[in-house]
Amino acid sequence: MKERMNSLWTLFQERKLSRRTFVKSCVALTAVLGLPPTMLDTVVKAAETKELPTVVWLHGHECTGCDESFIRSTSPFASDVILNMIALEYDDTLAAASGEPLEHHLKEIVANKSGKYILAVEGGVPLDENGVYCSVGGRPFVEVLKECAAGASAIIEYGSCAAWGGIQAAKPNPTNTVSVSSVVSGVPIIKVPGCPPIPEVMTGVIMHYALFGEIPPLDIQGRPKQFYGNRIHDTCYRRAFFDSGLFVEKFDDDASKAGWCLYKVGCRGPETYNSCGNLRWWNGLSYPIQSGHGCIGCSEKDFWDNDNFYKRLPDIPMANTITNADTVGTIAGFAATGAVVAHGALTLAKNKYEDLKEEKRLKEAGLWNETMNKNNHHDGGND
Ligand code: FSX
Ligand code: SF4
Ligand code: F3S
Repeated sequence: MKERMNSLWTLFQERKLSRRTFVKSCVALTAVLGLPPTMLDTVVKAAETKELPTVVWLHGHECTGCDESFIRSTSPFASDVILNMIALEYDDTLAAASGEPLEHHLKEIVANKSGKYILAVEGGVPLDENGVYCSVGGRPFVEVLKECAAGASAIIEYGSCAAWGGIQAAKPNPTNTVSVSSVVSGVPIIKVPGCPPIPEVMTGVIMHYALFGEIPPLDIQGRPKQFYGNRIHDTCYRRAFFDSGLFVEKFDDDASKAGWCLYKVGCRGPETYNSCGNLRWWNGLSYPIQSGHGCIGCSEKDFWDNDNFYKRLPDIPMANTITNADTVGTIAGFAATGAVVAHGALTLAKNKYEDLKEEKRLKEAGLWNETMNKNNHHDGGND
């Protein structure tokens, strides 16, 4: 594989690509990184001056779906990331080389580039029987992982297996599989969960590090905020149906065909943090909910131990506080049969929701006082 490269701009120049093409690429990168357009200058500057990073990519206990996802990234194309924007020195599933020469190369990189490479890891880490349940190059994966982690400048846990343990850690977890961060520490660790993660999130995280030389801002669980700051429920295009109490009761009913909310058939969108609602999959084509199936929470810890993916989550509050999914469902049922009173009830629910949102906004801005409570809340049912 290649020697370490210079900056992204140097690469463009070497390939005789125009400045215009370079800036256009930076615009695309700014969007992928979840940065506002005002940050374009910063991205251009970083792309001109930052050394592109060396990456070592390991696979543990997993299905390789994360690699499959990564190579389908369209913005930027994974091929661009691999060939142009990083020096991918080791990846046992994507490398052309294999066997002893490849393992020897890994040893050299770890020895010669200590402190200067990013370690990307897919898969959980089985610990029982000295880790023998997952071996790479004839050695337990846990050993390889610890060696590579010792010289890494940062570690990216790609996928729910690396981040949380994954399917193989499902009860009773016969191999005692754990997350990567359960066995290594001492360097910044970024969790990029999802089974698998969204391709553009995978490339976005690595490009953030490539351009800025630091890990992106993380939430309390160690996930990049720009991609895991919202629940699926917050950006779901079916949310208006949830708020109006219009639910699918079972798959293939008329509500399902009409595309109503999947909450009652088990959707985990209200407690799952990921970017599927914004970015979607296959170059923005679709995501599970758009395909008619509820979110199973694949980016959340222990999602694999949910006893039943089709059982409704308990007690998710409706947007308004005067009702719950059952009673709103009843109101919606009346609405469907044309009962006039339902319109008033739904309007009241909507008004209450708007009021509470406004109250929250004013409180956050420090502009709220209790006299507003009386004035702000609607007390009637009709508009
Ligand atoms: Fe796990 Fe990734 Fe799920 Fe599979 O590498 S996150 S089982 S899609 O492949 O680790
Ligand atoms: Fe969308 Fe699921 Fe929330 Fe319904 S419960 S709005 S389908 S995320
Ligand atoms: Fe996973 Fe839910 Fe997205 S199941 S792919 S987090 S919609």
